[in-house]
Amino acid sequence: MLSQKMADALNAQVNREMYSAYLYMAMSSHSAEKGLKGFANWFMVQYHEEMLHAMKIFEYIQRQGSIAVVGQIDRPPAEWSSPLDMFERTLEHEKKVTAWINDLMELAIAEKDHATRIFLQWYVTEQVEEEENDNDLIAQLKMIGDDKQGLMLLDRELAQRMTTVPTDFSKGVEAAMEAQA
Ligand code: OFO
Repeated sequence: MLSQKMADALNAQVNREMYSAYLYMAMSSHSAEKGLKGFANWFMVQYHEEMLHAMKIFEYIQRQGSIAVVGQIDRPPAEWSSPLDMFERTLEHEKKVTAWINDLMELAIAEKDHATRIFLQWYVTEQVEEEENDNDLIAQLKMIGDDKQGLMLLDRELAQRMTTVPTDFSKGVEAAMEAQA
């Protein structure tokens, strides 16, 4: 059983994760338009990860007997000045997400909601990985600088990234994750 305050805060996070998915979809489209198919792939894989993040909370709210709200998703930007700009904006966004997850955790602790605290632990760990990935790519892009060949090599590398999270939630998110483990 969630308090109304906790349910509202979790629903707000579902919306933010959906916005993240939307943002990475936009970055994927922008990369494809620039001929960077590997970057486009990387961001589509990221889109799938964000959908999992959103749906996992959506399902948790329902399992706790509360109403999972389907709200309006803001329109993300559509243009970035360079691949480095895209990843710097991505890191900036992920830092905001980390702060939101920390706020949710603080609320769960304040409300002595141990089930939600344990549920959120997964997101705390996930955010470390999200920021680490972005930091690594920013460092590589800074090293590449204006070297077009270096950019093409990185694009080829990013084309290898595969979706490792479940994408079919018809039987439930937790069931899909267990089946894949
Ligand atoms: Fe859901 O971690 Fe990115 O936003």
